[in-house]
Amino acid sequence: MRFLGTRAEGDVVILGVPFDETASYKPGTRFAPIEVRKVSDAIETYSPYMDMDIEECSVADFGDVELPFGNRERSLALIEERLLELLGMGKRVLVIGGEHLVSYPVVKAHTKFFKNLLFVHVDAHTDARDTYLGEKLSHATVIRRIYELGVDICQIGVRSGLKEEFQFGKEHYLLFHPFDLNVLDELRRVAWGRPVYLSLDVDVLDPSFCPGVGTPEPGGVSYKELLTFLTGFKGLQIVGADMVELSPLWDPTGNTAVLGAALVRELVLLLASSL
Ligand SMILES: [Mn+2]
Repeated sequence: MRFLGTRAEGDVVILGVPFDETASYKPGTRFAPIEVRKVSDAIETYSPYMDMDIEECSVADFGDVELPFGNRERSLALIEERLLELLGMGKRVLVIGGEHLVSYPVVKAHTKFFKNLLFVHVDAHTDARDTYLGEKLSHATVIRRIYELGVDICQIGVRSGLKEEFQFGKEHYLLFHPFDLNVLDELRRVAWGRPVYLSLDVDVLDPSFCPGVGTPEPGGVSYKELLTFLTGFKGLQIVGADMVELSPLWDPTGNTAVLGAALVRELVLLLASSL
């Protein structure tokens, strides 16, 4: 399955956002969209997990957002503008990051189109600091900024962060479930009947499955556990999604990029199943 250039038009759009300006540990997530596309030929269009085939869905790859590197505010504004344009055309968008901060302008655009949006955050990291090294806009603060947009948050799988961030999650999120993904029943109950945005930071996976990430964190879930979780979303109203923090060049085997392409397939199919 080759993402780029397969179709000019589609109701579900793949959009690369190669932004990694605030990466605090290992930079390189800007290479995820291009590397994932390169290996996408290795992935079948049919997902036996979802029992759906991309060939039978209305999916198109719209390439990358062009960004002025070095200008954080302008980059975030351009990402939001592009999303507003696509959502205005009635598209459902799967964003390939980029670092996690890209979720902020993307979700902000979604809040203009979907009332009562539920933000499901799957990650090894809490990412809920108020500031990081004095900065309000960082991959380490993105969930706090999204919380401030007034959306309800479900944070799942986290295993690293400040004590205050764990406390913040317990007190302020609709659902806070650290360490694993065994929360499907409860998640489906709170998400039922409302628009859901899914933000998937691939470092929720154990580094042994997914070593190509900017901030690896031991003790993560397996790929199979993640698949079980994602297929459990079927039937919910998924209106948008992103896959962030994949940093393929840190994995010389190339397997992380292939994993990214496989996840893109499942996420695209989730969006298509919600149309
Ligand atoms: Mn993370």
